Amino acid sequence: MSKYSQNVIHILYQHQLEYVSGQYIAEQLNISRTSVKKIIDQLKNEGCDIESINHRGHRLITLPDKWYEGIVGPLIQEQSLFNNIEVHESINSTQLQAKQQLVGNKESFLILSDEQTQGKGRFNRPWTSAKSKGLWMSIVLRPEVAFSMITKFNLFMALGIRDAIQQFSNDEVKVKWPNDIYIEGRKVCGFLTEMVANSDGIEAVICGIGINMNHHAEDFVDELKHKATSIALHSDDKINRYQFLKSLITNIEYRYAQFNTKPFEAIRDEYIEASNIWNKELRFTENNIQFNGKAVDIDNDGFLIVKDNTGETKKLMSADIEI
Ligand code: BTX
Repeated sequence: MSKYSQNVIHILYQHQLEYVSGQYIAEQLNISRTSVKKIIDQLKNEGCDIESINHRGHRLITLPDKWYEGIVGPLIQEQSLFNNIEVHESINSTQLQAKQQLVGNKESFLILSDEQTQGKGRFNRPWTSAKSKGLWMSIVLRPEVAFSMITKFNLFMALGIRDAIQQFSNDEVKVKWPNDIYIEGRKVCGFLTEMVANSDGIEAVICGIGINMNHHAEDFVDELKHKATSIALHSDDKINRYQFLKSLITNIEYRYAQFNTKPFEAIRDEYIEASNIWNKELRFTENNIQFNGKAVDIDNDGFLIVKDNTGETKKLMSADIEI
């Protein structure tokens, strides 16, 4: 791919409703019109719907289900969270990649991939990350806090992700404490927070977020057909991945600022309201031990208070919950 193709797609995206002449693009990038034509042909081959009319120029009608750094970059620059972004067509796991890249620097960054071949959930469980269907990303942030704050970070992120999905879903979006987001009883998103810490505190948090955006029901593998959903399945239209990413980053930025300045107590009521675990019999797994019970509260530190079927009250920091 030409090194200018990201610049060309960026210019077309900026002028999305208008025709942009080859001459204008060539002048902006200081390249020849022939090079511009070649790049436009290449973008069309990748699936970009670009209308080209003699003497008028080129107009971007729709983008394929693919991340372009030339669009993600400027979109992300509007906020202050990340120094860098990295975009892949296919990668084993954005989370693995992020962990490899955070050593030896102090940068905050974001890694996106159209596809993951070895996406991972918690406890090394597989995370299905089909090409072009979802948002598979990892963010690396550098909060200056003690490592015990990692659980609190996860709670704030949950609301940021939930709010972004809610902006695109016609149906109610709920948090399933501590790591999932659900719509109508099905998982639309899983996320996890890992960290690198030393005796001074956290060096980096690595938050991996997997969101099913544009899956049709038949796109899910058999194991997930009755368990998973996508945002598009609860929306009138296909989700514009760039608009969604922008909303997600805005919401994460807002919650991250809150996390850095406020205790969990400040969002506790909101979190409880957003949760889908109340008033039902649940099956919990904590440290390989299973028990049935009901969730009764979340305390000021974000611990889940559970009453098991023997009447005993437990305080959980993390657990798997089957609804
Ligand atoms: P989790 O362990 O809570 O969820 C994993 C479980 O969710 C699997 O065992 C399976 O039952 C189900 N599952 C797998 N894929 C999907 C899917 N696409 N939609 C709905 N359910 C699914 C939650 O782990 C954390 C997942 C984080 C994924 C992100 S993607 C970007 C980053 N890179 C990476 O490798 N992981 C993170």
